[in-house]
Amino acid sequence: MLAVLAGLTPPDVEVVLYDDRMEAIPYDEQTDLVAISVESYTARRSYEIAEEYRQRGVQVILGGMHPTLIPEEAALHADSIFLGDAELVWRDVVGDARKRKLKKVYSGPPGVGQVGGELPRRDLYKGKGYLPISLMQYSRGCRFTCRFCAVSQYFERSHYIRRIDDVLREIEAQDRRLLFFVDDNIASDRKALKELCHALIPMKVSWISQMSLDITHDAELMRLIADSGNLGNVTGFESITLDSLKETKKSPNISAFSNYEHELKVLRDHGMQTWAAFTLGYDNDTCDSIMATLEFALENRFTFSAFNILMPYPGTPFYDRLKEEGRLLYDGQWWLHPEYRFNDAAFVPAKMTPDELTEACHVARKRYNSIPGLLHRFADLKTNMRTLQRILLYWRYTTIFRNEVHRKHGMRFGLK
Ligand code: B12
Ligand code: SF4
Repeated sequence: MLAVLAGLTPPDVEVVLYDDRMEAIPYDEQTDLVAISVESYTARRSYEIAEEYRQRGVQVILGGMHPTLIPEEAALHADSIFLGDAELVWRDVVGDARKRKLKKVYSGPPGVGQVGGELPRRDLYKGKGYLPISLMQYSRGCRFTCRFCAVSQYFERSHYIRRIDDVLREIEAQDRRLLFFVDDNIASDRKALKELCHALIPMKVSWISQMSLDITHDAELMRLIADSGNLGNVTGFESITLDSLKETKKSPNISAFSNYEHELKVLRDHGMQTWAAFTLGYDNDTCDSIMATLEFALENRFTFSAFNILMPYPGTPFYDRLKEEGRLLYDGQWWLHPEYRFNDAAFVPAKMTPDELTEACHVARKRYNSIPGLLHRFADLKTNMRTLQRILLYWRYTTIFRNEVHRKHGMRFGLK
């Protein structure tokens, strides 16, 4: 994201990027404006960083998903906040910052992705130790309305598509052949996805993205996706129980639900390395149902799986419901609470305690990523062992995710 912002910045402005996860921030280095992208998970730490700069008299602007969904909170920690997407308004911000006259609030329409065709400044990522994969974006938002999803709120249930020529130009301008389209749901508009796949075929790239499961019901498009170099996708299964899918309004999984039999067969037949994302803690969930989810994931040898606890993200219908029912923990602000730790349940589940939910998900992650789990999942000739490229992808990323299970669990959100 920050490379996009840098690409939009007038060329006479010097831009440097510091990634708090990878390096120490040199707070005393001279600078005129600090721009921080804030998600709920990073809000607490972002506010600490903002405070450091503001104490030194540096102007700070906060933007991104979290400030857009709860601007009143973010406004307490910055000189200015930015709501929505930056493309159409960022130059005004830079102009005002030059005069030290930032407005309190800027707002840009969500979804207007890189309209001017400016390329992201990928050079800023060099030497930061990031994985060798190029992040791209073709579309933003999603037409579905899953109750826990912040994206659905941010983009107001709409899906926006970037001009295909700009996307192709961006692919050509970078040197990697492995691309990650960070689209929220690249399958939200099938016609647009078809256009992209046709354009990608002659480029001979390999790509992954995020796609909703309903795509498996479009045989022609599935073939095209595979032919265009797709290796696999992050896909929200969320739950193996129809009641829970209904509870969260996961419509792409609900229509024609038959325990995912059709969907799984289609994914495997196309050799896709699926990253199955589960959200756990629905009203019907118990420790047993979470273990059944783990078994389902192992049985289907998903390349990766995420056993995420359902998180009440501010601004979502899921958050509002829990608030109304008095089930939110951590004063309803887990992202700010000094006691909250990464991967802890932040609400009271219906059929277990919060600690049981936290623990069951942690156990699922550990077992899935244990050595026997890794070897079992690997042994699939149709997906993970299909080609040398897929074998390498499996082992490279699976070891990273395995380490993360232990490294991230219980992590705190700020230093103070
Ligand atoms: C790619 C991605 C990832 C990648 C990150 C890769 C990378 N190194 O960047 C990976 C897979 C690693 C990842 C991980 C996680 N992610 Co993630 N991710 C995304 C995704 C799909 C796209 C983000 C993106 O790059 N968009 C493209 C850029 C160009 O757009 P943008 O960030 O929206 O920025 C635009 C505007 O918001 C604005 N803007 C943004 N920041 C700022 C700042 C300023 C100053 C200004 C002026 C403007 C501005 O301008 C930009 C250009 O228009 C988003 C969904 C989304 N739409 O945001 C989820 C999303 C951000 N992730 C989310 C989550 C929960 C996670 C995880 C916590 C999941 C987990 N349980 O482990 C982890 C950990 C995140 C962490 N911070 O540690 C949630 C966050 C919800 C929330 N309320 O904060 C999101 C929104 C997904 C969702 N459906 O809810 N993620
Ligand atoms: S399908 Fe995915 S991106 Fe779309 S609303 Fe549901 S969770 Fe969000």
